[in-house]
Amino acid sequence: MARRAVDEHAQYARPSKRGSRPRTKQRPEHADAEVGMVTGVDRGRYTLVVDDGTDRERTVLAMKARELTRTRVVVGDRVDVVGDTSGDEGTLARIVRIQDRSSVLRRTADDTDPYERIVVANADQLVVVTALAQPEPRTGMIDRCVVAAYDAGMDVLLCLTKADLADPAPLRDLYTPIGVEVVVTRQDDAASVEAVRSRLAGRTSVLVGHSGVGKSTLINALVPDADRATGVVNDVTGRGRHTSTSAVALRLPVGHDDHDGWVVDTPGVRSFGLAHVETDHLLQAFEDLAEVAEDCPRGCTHLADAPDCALDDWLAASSDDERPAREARVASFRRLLTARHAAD
Ligand SMILES: Nc1nc2c(ncn2[C@@H]2O[C@H](COP(=O)(O)OP(=O)(O)OP(=O)(O)O)[C@@H](O)[C@H]2O)c(=O)[nH]1
Ligand SMILES: [Mg+2]
Ligand SMILES: [Zn+2]
Repeated sequence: MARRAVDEHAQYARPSKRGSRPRTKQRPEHADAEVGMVTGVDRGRYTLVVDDGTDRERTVLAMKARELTRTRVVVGDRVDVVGDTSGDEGTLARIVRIQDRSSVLRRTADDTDPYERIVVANADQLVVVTALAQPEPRTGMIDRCVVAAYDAGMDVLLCLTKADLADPAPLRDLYTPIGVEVVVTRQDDAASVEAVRSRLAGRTSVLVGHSGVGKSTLINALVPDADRATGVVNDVTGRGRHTSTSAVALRLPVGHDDHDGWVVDTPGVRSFGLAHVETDHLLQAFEDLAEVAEDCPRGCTHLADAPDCALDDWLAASSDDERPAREARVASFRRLLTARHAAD
């Protein structure tokens, strides 16, 4: 395994190692560091929003200090920054420390790129953006995004776009039993955009999905000065053109009774690899099933063909009233378990 992947995991599993390093070990100049949030990354240059509490927040361009050369800094990271943090034209500040992350959304890329990537840090909600048509929805992709979110301890919102092109009902029915909230949008319907906004208020949400599903279109509707480029979907292949090329965090404007929040636009992905997700971790997202599975044999895969899986006993023991809901829960869990290994 690549060194970087190992390092990233170690950092997540034991955040205290880097995060709570005694202050005395820091160079004195770092004591007066300011805190910024990374909103964009472009070829070694980090765009930060710095808020010192007294002044208006400002946008600062920064690079990593040499001691962080091997450390990944991603959109959503809170960092300590020193040097010229005025944000004036031509200035470049220095990131000297990454603060502990409250969440890490990761994906294993594809066959040509086996490394584990951190998509975004400190987000609390994953918005799985799926077009109802153009490109055609793929449940495997949605399932894997749901698994990734559960694994990261994030909430999930399924956003079905392009409702002018197809009926959302079948997909909605598929995700209700898993407890995934669903919102349906169409470009020419402002009310549907407001429905999304109300679910993003006060949170940090990251939009993820195939290219061309309308992530940037939605961001532009939510954030008036976002000015994200959008691209048409190819008529023949039904695929997007990978218009967005890097993740960008944007502040959501405050509505009349809303808190603000952050939304992160990300580049379209072909797949959302989950090689890093463990069965037990996924099971924790299904509290009711986790309790049942405590009676499973050691090493149980919990899949349909697993011998003596307690989930099957639980189904068999249910009353006629209980059965449909239980079956839907177990089926959803098993579908997600299987989804970890499918490529899309
Ligand atoms: N018919 C229809 N088209 C839409 C809707 N929303 C977005 N589109 C179109 O879908 C195309 C792709 O939109 P983008 O916002 O660029 O998609 P994206 O998900 O950001 O794509 P990448 O940046 O490549 O990942 C554009 O031509 C949009 O105009 C909708 O509700 N209905
Ligand atoms: Mg885009
Ligand atoms: Zn089991």
